[in-house]
Amino acid sequence: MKFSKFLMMGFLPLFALTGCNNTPSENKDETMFLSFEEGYNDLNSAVLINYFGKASLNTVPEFVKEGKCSALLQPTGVYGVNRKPLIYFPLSSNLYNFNKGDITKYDSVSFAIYNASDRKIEGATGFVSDVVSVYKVGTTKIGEMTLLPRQWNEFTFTIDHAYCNLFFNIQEAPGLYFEFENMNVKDPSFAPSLYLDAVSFKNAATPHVIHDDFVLEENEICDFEKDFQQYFLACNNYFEDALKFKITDDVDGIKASHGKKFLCIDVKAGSVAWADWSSTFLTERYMSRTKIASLDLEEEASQYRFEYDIRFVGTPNSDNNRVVTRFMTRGETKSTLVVPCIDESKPLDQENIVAPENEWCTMGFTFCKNYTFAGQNYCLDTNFTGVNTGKMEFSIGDLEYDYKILIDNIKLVKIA
Ligand SMILES: [Ca+2]
Repeated sequence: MKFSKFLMMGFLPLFALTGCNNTPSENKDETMFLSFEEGYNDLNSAVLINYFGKASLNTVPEFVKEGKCSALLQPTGVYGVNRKPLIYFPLSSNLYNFNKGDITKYDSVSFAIYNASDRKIEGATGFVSDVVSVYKVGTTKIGEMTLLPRQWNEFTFTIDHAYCNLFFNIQEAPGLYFEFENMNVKDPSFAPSLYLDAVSFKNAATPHVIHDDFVLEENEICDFEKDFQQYFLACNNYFEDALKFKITDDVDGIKASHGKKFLCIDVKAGSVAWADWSSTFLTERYMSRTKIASLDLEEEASQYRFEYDIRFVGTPNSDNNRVVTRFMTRGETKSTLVVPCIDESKPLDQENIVAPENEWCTMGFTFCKNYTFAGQNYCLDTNFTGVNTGKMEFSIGDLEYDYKILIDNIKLVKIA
């Protein structure tokens, strides 16, 4: 598996096995992660994502922070694609026989990057929280960096273990990543040269003990009451700032439908192309820890309704007061269900997918294997549940004017 992964990445650098075999001196205060002195191993396990470009071994002394070697990173990105080139280094490897993934043992991560270009470059670092495929990883950012030109830039980022613990098992962190701006170039020789060296962890005096804060109420999907829930919301916008969201306790005097807090999505007028559905979503990581992920769709799904409260603010009329709920499989390889928000107490026609103005309205649907609406067949595929549970989004197609959508109390309701 690992071997095929390397083949598919296509950028496996070739190294001369000479020169860089000094083992750096370890001390008890720090755990050296990437010294590149054994450059073949450190770089050979690296994974390049989002058109990263190239990673290779450097032995030019000017660009080495410690020892005799460093890594030359040449992030390219790709023109017109809004993704940042990312390289990550697995924190454990059976093939190379190391395991440094228990980050409860560390307080912080430190490293140095020499920016050999003539311009300032922005980047970020953190832990890979989920390896979805060879092309896609989940990330948990721990710090942002500005790389000043023609100098070494040194960084130390404290690890927030409670925060990281929400996103991955902190005793088995999959990897450490570095992400840079999309340079919009195709050839690594046109990319900036960034030299990475001396990536180490400061050892903790005693391991960090974290209890799991990710606890939901019975049948809760998201009631927006818990602080951690804010970290699992995001927007997918087809034009800039189409949607923005916040968790709040008051919008123009309107209070939550349940508890104190709720989600407010600000819709900004812009593209009106019906196909350009922008969305606000609960991430894959979040959904995979809700009850939906553990439902047996063959046996249990029909025993539950999926419900949420919704309220529209500032729409000129209620004709277009609607959102679509979309469930994705892990890695967004498959959209398993598209369900208009429906009041099932009314007949299935165009009218009742519309929420009334100026009041909270409960929308929902029953999970079932096959679901027909407006002549189209929607199917909640069993692929959605279990390890394949992906993100769930509220898609919004009407972007003709500025308005707000309030959502609260997303839950399962047992009906049988
Ligand atoms: Ca609430």
